[in-house]
Amino acid sequence: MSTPDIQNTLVLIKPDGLKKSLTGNILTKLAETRLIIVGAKVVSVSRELAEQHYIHLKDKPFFPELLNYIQGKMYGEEYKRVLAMVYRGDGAIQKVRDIAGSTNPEEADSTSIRGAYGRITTKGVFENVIHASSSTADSEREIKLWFKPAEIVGNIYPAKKAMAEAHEHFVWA
Ligand code: DAT
Ligand code: MG
Repeated sequence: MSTPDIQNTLVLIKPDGLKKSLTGNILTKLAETRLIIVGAKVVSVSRELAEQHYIHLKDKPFFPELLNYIQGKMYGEEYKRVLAMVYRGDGAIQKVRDIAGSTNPEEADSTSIRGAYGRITTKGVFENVIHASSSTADSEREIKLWFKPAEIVGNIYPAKKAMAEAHEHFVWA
């Protein structure tokens, strides 16, 4: 048996996945991987976060629609959010990519998440339900973009202490 290659991967259930109530189905499918979840939160996606997440596609004609889509702009207030998670384990990146399926939902295997639940809109947006990191470099960049060290259980990447500058923030009333 080869030595395990422990990887971390960012998974997003995109706004269409939430709108279609697919969270349970997707988590069940991902559970087949036997990976562990080391971070999870609901995120309202800012323009800046959307742009940074998809920076590699900034010159594509579909980039503006892609930003609207990941921000959930077409689904109403309740669905302007994503469920962001970090899965960890042996070969995590490819295991999750396999279950997610091909980028184009019309080309994705019909038993994959994108094949079963995705669609292409009349505007040409790939509503493909889920994001999954595609390399170790991408997953590290994406996880550090979406999560703070304190939001991850375990030390998956080196972190350092920093002094917070005095700033206003919310506490429970
Ligand atoms: P993936 O999400 O499979 O990693 P990607 O990183 O190349 O694919 O692209 C990110 C997202 O951009 C993808 O999930 C859907 C959208 N997208 C990619 N290619 C597209 C295209 N040709 N037309 C419309 N949307 C596209
Ligand atoms: Mg990608």
